[in-house]
Amino acid sequence: MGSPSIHIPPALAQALRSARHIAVLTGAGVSAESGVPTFRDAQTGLWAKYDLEELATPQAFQRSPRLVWEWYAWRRELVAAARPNPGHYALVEMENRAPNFTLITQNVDQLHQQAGSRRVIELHGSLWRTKCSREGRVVESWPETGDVPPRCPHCSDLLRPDVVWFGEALPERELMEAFAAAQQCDVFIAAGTSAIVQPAASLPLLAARSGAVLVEVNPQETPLTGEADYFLQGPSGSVLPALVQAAWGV
Ligand code: BJW
Repeated sequence: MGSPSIHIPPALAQALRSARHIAVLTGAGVSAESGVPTFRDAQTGLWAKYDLEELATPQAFQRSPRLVWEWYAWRRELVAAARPNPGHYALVEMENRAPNFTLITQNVDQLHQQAGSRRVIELHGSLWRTKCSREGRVVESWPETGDVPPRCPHCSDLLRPDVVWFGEALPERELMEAFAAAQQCDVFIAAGTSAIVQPAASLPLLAARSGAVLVEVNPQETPLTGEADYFLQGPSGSVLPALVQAAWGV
């Protein structure tokens, strides 16, 4: 499964093997090798002229609901065509091996679930759920009236994707579970995240302060790199399988 060109220090392999609890935080980089663009890569094509802050905020939705809805519709199409990559599958393997395992993701694409991860804490929601912009209740279906965005079948207000935009609170239960895992784990792996968006970015630091071995997987350095015990520089689709191979020989 692993790539022989990636060196995993034996002490890290041992730390993973003997960990009672491993926690992993993933970001957009983990889906990059599935063809899903990351946020801080330049956007391409039709969407190149927009900043993230012009699309992923409640103010943007208030100002231009159609534009924001169409951006998410485009991303849903992109993700529908994507398949999990070896990084996603390595995390399924890790969940099977570790006595306790917590997978926390900032991704909204559900590729971890598609790969077979059984328990995924979705900090920023899901592209595949829609909710009422007034009441927040999740809506499964709505009448096809041609409205873009469509309207809530209960209150007729606009529907929106069930994701967390800048300035919005993260789901409380998910956030509490993520903080608890960061405090309790023995090894914390931050993979494919720029580690700048709060509060997710504070999880690796909390884990390190609570005594966990902190591992970062990323082709680029981030604000986290200086804090990490191990910085494994490279794409997660190669590095995560190499970690699993080094720790458990699979
Ligand atoms: C690879 C790779 C390969 C490439 N392999 N790696 C404290 C200080 C300062 C600011 C704040 C603060 N607290 C809150 C804020 C404000 C704000 C914030 O953090 N702003 C920062 C920009 C400074 N945070 C919020 O507003 C949050 N809300 C909040 O705190 O609310 C408080 C509140 C409480 C009570 C009531 C009300 C409010 C909400 C944040 C929501 C973020 N939402 C988004 C959109 C989600 C929906 C959607 O998908 O459209 O989440 S923004 C976007 O960023 C998305 C991501 O999940 C998130 C993180 O990005 P990620 O995953 O790290 O991706 P990238 O693109 O940044 O990085 C990719 C990385 O992959 C790079 O490092 C590459 O090198 C690497 N990579 N290829 C491995 N093959």
